[in-house]
Amino acid sequence: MFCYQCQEAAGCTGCTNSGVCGKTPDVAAMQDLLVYVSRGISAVTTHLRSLGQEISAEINHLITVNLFTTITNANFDKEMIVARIRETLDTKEQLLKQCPDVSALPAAALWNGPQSKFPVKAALVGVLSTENEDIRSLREMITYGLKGLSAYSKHANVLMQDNAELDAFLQRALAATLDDSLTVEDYVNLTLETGKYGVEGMALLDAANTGAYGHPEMTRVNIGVGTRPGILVSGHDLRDLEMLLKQTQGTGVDVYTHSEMLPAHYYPAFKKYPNFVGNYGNAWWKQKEEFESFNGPILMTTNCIVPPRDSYKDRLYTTGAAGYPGCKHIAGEIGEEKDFSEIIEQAKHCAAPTEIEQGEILGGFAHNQVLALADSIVNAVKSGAIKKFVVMAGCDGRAKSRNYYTDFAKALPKDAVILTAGCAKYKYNKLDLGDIGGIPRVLDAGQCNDSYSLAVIALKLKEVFGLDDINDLPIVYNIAWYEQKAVIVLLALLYLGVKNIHLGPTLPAFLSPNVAKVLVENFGIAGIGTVEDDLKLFFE
Ligand code: FS2
Ligand code: SF4
Repeated sequence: MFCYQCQEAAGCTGCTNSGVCGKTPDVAAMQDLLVYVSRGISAVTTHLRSLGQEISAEINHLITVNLFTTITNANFDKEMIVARIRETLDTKEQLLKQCPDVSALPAAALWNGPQSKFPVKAALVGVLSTENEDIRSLREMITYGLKGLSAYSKHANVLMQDNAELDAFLQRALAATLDDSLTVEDYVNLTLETGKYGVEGMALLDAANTGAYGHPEMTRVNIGVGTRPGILVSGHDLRDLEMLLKQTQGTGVDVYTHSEMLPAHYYPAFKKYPNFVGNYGNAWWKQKEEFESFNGPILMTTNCIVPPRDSYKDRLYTTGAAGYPGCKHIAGEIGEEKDFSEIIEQAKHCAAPTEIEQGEILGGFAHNQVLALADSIVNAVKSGAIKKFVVMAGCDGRAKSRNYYTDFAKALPKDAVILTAGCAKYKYNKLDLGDIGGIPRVLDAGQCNDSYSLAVIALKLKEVFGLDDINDLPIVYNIAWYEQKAVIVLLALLYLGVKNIHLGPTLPAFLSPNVAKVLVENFGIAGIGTVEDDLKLFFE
């Protein structure tokens, strides 16, 4: 196997024996093949669109869920991945029948075979099948951005929001990663175009979430526990949470959020459920201890799954694109009501969660809430009470080097405000960093996709201050990344013209030296140093 799609790639180069994430070589192979057949079907849909044919929403969803399935820590279940390969090949055969001439299509568009041939084929089509390391780097960066975009699209799709233009781009770009006639320059341009659609994808999801559940508002979230048994919901899918909240009414079972589901508490629509108790635990990587002490069932709606201990494996459920062998998967397609009764029934026989923390955390500072506070924020900037905003959005992870972000947050000048989104926040959202004239020094917009809110806020501030360039704002970017949703957030920021983003704790292994040079020279992308050096860099 060879995989270098996340920040934990072994040795900062790539996982070859098995994944640091727990992905085994046979699962890695099937994920490679799923990406390959998704590229193939995308070449066919792109060809059919060029002939004026429409592609159905079902086929668009098939492709986005395929990519989502291959995101780091989303799905470890080989059988589920194999079934998706089969379904994709069968769907593609039907589409090929509609093509008058297939001679110009790439090999991936025409390949098919029985399951017995999958391992052999997978070994030929992985990351290393592109020999030129710069082309490989760009193809993979685009693919990873598209994986992140697929996740965001899927979350919008389950709220019955689609953007056919976005799907057409996603498939065109995916097909372009098969095209040997494209140059480095072509792929650099396609990378930026991916960022453009990243902005659109996040805007689509923002509109879907706020349309369904209202605008996030300033909210204090309980991090303690109640006395009744509970179900812990992790991942990013708000629609799953909504269905579970409805189905648990009157059952005596409480519902808690975990990790990236925390921001659900900020939405008005979820506040009406009396059994929606609070948030339990921290970022994804601490789940082994926290799922153990939660005592009740856990529902993973997306990544990030850590291979579970046997002690709670029978309490771990997956749904949507998530999967883990031996854990029960709750079925349900887009638009269908899922049946969570088995989870609720199990919860009734479990002990209440063991308390691991007490208190509250504050969040809900997505664009609508921040713009409602715009006057006081603008005044604080004008008076000098706020000197700088530091965007520290992104991901958390288990690497010790990520303690940098806690230390950095603690050491920030007292007139600096952190803007955050994603699970990166757990590195500092329980520190008491205080406020500036009533404005909290950590403004949490929400999930990683709510980085869109941070861009909306920046663009609004640019307008208020009458600036021509977003980079003239008193905002610096010190972003932590882990998996592929952070890649689409990064490409979106680059597309919006944001320069000098610092990315850590290490730069992506998938950047070849030449591609890294392009990012450094054109966008000022840099890694992180010591807290002391970086504070000097940002604040002097
Ligand atoms: Fe954190 Fe994992 Fe949000 Fe990522 S819970 S690293 O999926 O997308 O962020
Ligand atoms: Fe390694 Fe990350 Fe790939 Fe897992 S997703 S195999 S940790 S590079």
